[in-house]
Amino acid sequence: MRFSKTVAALAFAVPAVSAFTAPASRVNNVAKSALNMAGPPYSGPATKPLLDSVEYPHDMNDMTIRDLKQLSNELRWEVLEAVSKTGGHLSSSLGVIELTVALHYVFDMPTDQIIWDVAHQCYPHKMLTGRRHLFGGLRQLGGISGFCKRKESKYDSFGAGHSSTSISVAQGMSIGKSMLNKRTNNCIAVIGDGAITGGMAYEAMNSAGYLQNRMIVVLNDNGQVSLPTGTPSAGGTVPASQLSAYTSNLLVSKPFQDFRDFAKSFNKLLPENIQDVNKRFDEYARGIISGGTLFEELGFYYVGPIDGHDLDNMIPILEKLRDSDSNKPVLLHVKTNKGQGYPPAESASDKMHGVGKFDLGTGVQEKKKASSPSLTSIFADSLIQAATEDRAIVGITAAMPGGTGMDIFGRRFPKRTFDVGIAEQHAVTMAAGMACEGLKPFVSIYSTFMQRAYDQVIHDVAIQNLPVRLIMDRAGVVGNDGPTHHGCYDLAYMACIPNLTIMAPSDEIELRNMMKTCADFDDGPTVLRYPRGNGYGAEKLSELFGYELENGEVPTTGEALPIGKGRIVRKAGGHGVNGDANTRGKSRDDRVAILSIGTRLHDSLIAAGDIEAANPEVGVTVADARFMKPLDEDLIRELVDENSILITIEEGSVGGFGDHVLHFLSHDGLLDSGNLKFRPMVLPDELFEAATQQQQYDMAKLNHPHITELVQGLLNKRMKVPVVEAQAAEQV
Ligand SMILES: Cc1ncc(C[n+]2csc(CCOP(=O)(O)OP(=O)(O)O)c2C)c(N)n1
Repeated sequence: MRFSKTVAALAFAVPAVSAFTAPASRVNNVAKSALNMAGPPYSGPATKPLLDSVEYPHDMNDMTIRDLKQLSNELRWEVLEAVSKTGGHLSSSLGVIELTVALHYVFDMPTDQIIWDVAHQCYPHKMLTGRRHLFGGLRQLGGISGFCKRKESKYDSFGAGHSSTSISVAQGMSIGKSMLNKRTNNCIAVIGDGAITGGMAYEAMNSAGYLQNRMIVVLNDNGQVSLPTGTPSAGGTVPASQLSAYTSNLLVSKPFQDFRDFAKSFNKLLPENIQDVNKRFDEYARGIISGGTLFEELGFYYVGPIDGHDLDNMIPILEKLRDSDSNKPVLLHVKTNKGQGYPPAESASDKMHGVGKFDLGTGVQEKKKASSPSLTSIFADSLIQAATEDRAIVGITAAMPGGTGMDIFGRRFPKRTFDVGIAEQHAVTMAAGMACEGLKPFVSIYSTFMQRAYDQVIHDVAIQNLPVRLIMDRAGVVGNDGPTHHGCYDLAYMACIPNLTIMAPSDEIELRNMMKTCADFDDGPTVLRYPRGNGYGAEKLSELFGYELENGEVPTTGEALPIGKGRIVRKAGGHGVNGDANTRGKSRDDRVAILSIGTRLHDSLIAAGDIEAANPEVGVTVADARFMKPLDEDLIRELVDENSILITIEEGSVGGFGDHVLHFLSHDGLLDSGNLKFRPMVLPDELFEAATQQQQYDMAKLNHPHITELVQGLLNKRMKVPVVEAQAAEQV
C-alpha cells in the first residue's frame, strides 16, 4: 500500500482515503506542457525522464500526482510514437493513459489483477509493465501482441481480443482468491461502454451482484460503442446503445446536479482535513440516485461518473476503493475521451481506432493504394443492389459497421440498417425473428465473432430453417490481430449443422454471384464467408482464372448460382500453361485434381501451371467447389473417376471442407479400390500469432509452392513404384 489509512470514513461502506500527503515532486519543472497539440505539426517531449525511470509499476511509488501527470504526458507521446511506426489500436490507448497510470499507481500488480476488456487499450499498460522496449515489434511476426496475453507477461492477468469477458474473469478470480484463502486483494475489470453492451457482461454483473464478491468494475465510458460510432441506422446516427445514452445523461441530469449540491453542503459540516478528500469521493458515491440505479439494482455499489483524465480526482477515489473492507462489488464509472490528447484522433469520425502507420505531426495515415476494391465494399455494394430490388432486405451489424461495410449500406438505407452493439447472439436471433415475418435479413459478422452466436445459429436459425443470411467477413487468417481474430473455424463449425447452405467465393466475381444467390434463396439459411482483402482486378481475373470479361472490366452485378454445384476452372493442360490436353494426362495415373473452396483457388491455379511445367506428361485439373454445403457429390465423383491424385484445399481448420469430402469419399466407396491418393490441405492445428496475412499463409503452408510440393511428392511416389519393383525383381 502506498499510503496509510488515517482518515475516517464518511457514512459510506467504503472507508475514506488517506490524507493525501504527497512526497516532494521528482520533476522540478513540469509546469510547461510536454505535448504541443496546438499544431499541426503536433509534437511531444524530446526526452521522457519520468517514463525512462519506470520499468515496472513499483517504480512509480514515490511519484507525486504532479509527477504522474508528467508521466502521463510522456506515456501519451510514447504511445503515439510507437503506433505511428507500426500501426495498431491507437485511440483506445490514448483514452486510458491517465486511468492506466492511476490504476498501476494505486494497485499492486500482479498481486492485484487488472483485466482489460477486449485489451485493445493495453498499450500504456504494456509500456508500464516491462515491455516498452518491445513496441518496435508491436503486432509483427515474433513481436509483442496488440492484446493482453498471459504467456507474454505476468502483468497480463487474462488474454482477450473479443469483448465483454472481463467482469466474468474478475469474478472468477475473486472467488478463486477467497476460496484459496489468498490475501484480500483486488480484481479490477476495466470495460468500455462498447464492451459492456455484450450480454456476457450483464450475465456477469447479475451473478456478481448476487454472489457479492469483492471486485471493482471500472466502466470506461467514452461514448463510442461501434466502430466507427454513429453509423446511420434504424437507431439514428448515435452510439448503438441505450446504455451509452443513459450513462452520458448522468453528468447533466437534474437529480445528479441536485445531489452534488447536497453533498457539497453536507461536507462543509465535517472537519476540514477530511473535507478535501471526501469532497471528491462523496460527490461521486452511490447516493447519486440518477446514475447508480441500474448498477445498484444489479447489486453493485456505484461510484461516479468521474473524469478519467483527472488524476487529482481519480487517485484518491481508487485508493478508497482499494482500502475498502467491503466485499461488495463496486462499479466505478469513469468518463474518458477516445483519442484524448491527439487532435487528429479526437476529431476523426473513427477516432483513429485502428490505424496503419501515420505521420505524427499531422496524423495523416499511410494508405496503401489498392488496385481493386475490398471484398467488404463489394459485399456492401451487392447488398445495396439487392436491397434496391427487394424491400424485404435489411442489414444487421453487431457494432462493426465500418469493418463489415454496413456503414456503406447504412448511408443508403439507414432505416433498413440495424446496429445492435456488441451483441452477436442477439443480432442472429433478432434476424431469425425478422425472417419469421418475411424480412430478408443479412447479418454481417466477422467469422471470429460469429463464434459468439453459435447456439443462436443452430437453435434459432437452422433448426427452424429460417432464411437468415449469415455473412462472415474476415474468414481465414487475418494478419496482425493474431489468434483471437482469425476466422479459421467457421467451415468446421458451420458445416456440421443441418439445413445450412454454405458458400465461399474464390474471387470478387464469385462474391457478387454468391450475394445474388443468398438474396434469391429463400428456402432456408445461407452462409457466406470471405476473407479480409481485396479483389484480384480485371487483369488477374482474366489471365489466371480465365474469365472473358466484357470490355475488360470486372462485372458489377452478380448472377445466382445453382445451389450445391461447383465448377471446373482449369482442365489438364489448360489455360496459361505450356502443353495441351491431348499430350498430357493420358493415363489416370498422370492426372491430378485440386479441389479448392474459397481463397486458395488462385494459388491452386498457379501450382497447377508449375506442376505441369515440371512434369510434361502430367495434367492438372483445378475445380472450385463453391459450396461447402451441400457438397457437389457429382463433381467429386467425376474428379475421382478421372484423376489418381485428389487434393482439397481451404483456408480453414481441420474438420472443414477436406474432412467433409473425405467423409463422402469413404461412404460413397470411392476409397475402396485403393487407387486414389487423397490429401486435404488445411490450416495446421496451431495458433498463428501476429504477422502479415502473407506470412501466415506461408506458416500455414497453403501457398502455391506448398501445393506444388505436396503434389510433386505424390507424383514422385507414383513414379518410384516401378523402379522399386524392378530393383526387387533384380534381387530375386
Ligand atoms: C465479441 C466482439 N465483437 C466485436 C469486437 C470488435 N470490437 C473491438 S473494440 C470494439 C469497440 C469497443 O468499444 P469499447 O469497449 O467502448 O472500447 P473503445 O474502443 O471505445 O475504447 C469492437 C466492437 C470484439 N472485439 N469482440
